[in-house]
Amino acid sequence: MFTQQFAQRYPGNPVLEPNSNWWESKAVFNCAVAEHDGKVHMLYRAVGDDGISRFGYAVSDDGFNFVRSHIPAYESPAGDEWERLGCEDPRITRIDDTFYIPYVGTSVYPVAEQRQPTFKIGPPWRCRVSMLSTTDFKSYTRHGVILPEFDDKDAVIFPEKIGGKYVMYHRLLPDIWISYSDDLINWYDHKPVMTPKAGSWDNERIGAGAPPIKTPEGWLNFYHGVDDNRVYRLGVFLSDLDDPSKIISRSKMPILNPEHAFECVGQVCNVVFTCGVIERDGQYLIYYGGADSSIGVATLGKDRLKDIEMISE
Ligand code: BMA
Repeated sequence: MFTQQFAQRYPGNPVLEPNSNWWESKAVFNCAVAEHDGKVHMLYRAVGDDGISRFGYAVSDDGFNFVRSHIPAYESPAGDEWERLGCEDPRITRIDDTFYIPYVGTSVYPVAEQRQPTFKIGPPWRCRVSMLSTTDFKSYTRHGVILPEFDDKDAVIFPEKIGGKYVMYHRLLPDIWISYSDDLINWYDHKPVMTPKAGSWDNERIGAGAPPIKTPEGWLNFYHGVDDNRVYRLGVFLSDLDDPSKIISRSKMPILNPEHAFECVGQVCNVVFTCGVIERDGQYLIYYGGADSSIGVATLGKDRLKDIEMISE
């Protein structure tokens, strides 16, 4: 079931693994990528001895062999009420000369502000979409929480204004939502646009993965879908170029399933999860976390997109 795959794994996977640095000793995964000055810049989620999630930085000429920094690129201020547990799952979108980086700030609710009356087990987790920006991947500006209203994840910003507005997809369980903005900081007109599909590989929850890529057929979105067994797979969907709240179609089958050891066994088993894709030499390079523990790359020829069986929404 759900076995069709189109993406080809890089034979040298994983391209990044935990190492002896205390802040990235447990896991490195779910990375954002951007091309700048001929290099591939990567911001990845790193978890260390203290269990806190931070962002590490790595850079590559060829997109496969990365040199990493020995210190975190960004860590949440200690005790920050929105990011007490750190920062997760960045995505990078270049607009003009600035790279905007929405990410998930994780925390726990103050006791007086419990998330839901139905929440019975464990701590009351809180997650919000926050944002950083940079022009050089050396220093970062912190913009704070940009979607204060919701427990929210998986935010991707479109690389250009559409109809005079900035546009973002994000995820309120279990759906993908859209929001609009005039300044990238204040977002409005939130509404759901795509929902899990019953009986499918993405029937339990879905979330945007890489920031949307413009193609003649529509905005190409690499996204993750989860099934009842909590298997995370990758697929693609297309949305309307002029009105991305209209989803055109989604892949009937996944384009990547967790199969290799580093994707099946780790902090969370059976997970492939992307936060970034770049286009190089006629193919998409899909960067993904495997089992919430290390990072792999898979490629998909642009000429193969037409062979993916899509189902209309
Ligand atoms: C999601 C996020 C990701 C993670 C995935 C699988 O909710 O937390 O960071 O990769 O679950 O555990």
